[in-house]
Amino acid sequence: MVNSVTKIDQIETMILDVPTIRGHVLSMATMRTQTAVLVKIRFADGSEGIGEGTTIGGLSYGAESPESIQSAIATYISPALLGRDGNDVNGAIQLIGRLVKGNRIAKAAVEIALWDGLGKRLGVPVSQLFGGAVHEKLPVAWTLASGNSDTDIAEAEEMIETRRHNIFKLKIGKRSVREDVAHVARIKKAVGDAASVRVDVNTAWSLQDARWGLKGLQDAGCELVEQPVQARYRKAMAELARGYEIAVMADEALNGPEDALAVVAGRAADVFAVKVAQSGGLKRASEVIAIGEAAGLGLYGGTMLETGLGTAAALQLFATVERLHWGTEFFGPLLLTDEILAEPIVYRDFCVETPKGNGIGATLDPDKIAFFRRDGGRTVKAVVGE
Ligand code: MUC
Ligand code: MG
Repeated sequence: MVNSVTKIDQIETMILDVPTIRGHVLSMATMRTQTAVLVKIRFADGSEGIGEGTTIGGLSYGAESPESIQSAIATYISPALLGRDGNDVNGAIQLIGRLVKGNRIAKAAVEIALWDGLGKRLGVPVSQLFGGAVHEKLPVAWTLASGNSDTDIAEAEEMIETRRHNIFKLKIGKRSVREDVAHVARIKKAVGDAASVRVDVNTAWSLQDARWGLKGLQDAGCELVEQPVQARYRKAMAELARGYEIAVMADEALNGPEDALAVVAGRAADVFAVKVAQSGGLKRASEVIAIGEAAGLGLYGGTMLETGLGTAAALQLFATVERLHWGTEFFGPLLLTDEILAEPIVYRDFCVETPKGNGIGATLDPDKIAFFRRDGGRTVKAVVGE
């Protein structure tokens, strides 16, 4: 029965293009702009919910692009949800699960907006809808990806000095394995015991590359390697996880709970990078977390470099998780030249703090939204590999 008071009246989507503070060099693309898809849901009682669905590097990271996320929401998800009871979040997740295959980031964006609206109407943070926060702050990594070792070292030293980050993820996989290992070793030597150094290969290596790579990285004091080979190569991931002490983390291999189960069954990782967007929403991400916990794996809060909005949503869920052995990388807003929230997320003492306030705890800054909206008339350069 539709509750006329909380009926879903309107679902609006918009694309924002926000420049990054420096080029972010990944194995598959160089980002100079981050593109976020925002969702705003209006309910019949006048309440609102906001959500975000964001990917990395256009279509170079995964199967969804910002434009496909927006079109999946506008063309297929919204019409199915309009007129439904906004409080029935599980009903909405299940209906969209039946009507729309894949498109996890689009589903996540809408689901976040539904949880946000529900939390605001109930006067509680979304973490409470997931049983309550057990952490007020979480350790937060920074990604060194300027493309230059000296710049990365200077950046790392400044982050340690200002107590902003002491966990660094290095993006590698674009150069040769030998060059990458030398780059990582230089950075680890420079930061020493003051920081944890990890790498993300974003699937760039063959199994043979990865054997050499893991051996070298391990000797250099690197603690973890994220998604060294393609997502579907679970046997290769299992060999690498078994063969080296360095932890192997699954990222691109984890698209929701079904993948989580397959990775566990194939012993294809030591750690899960759990991403809300890639999992298909907060609920599915909580299921991925539960599978990782049940299998005794390490957990890490992963990001798609969302703005403060998506970051706030992720913090609501991860604040409820008992143990995040490897911390989080919820630094997305810090990579952008501008803050789009009225109240920025707080980063201090090597941690990110869970925002206070009801719903996901984020309010948009209307002037920034108006400025960065793609349909606001500014010209945008498409993301291409460099
Ligand atoms: C990824 O693959 O993990 C997360 C942090 C970052 O710098 O890029 C991402 C994507
Ligand atoms: Mg990754």
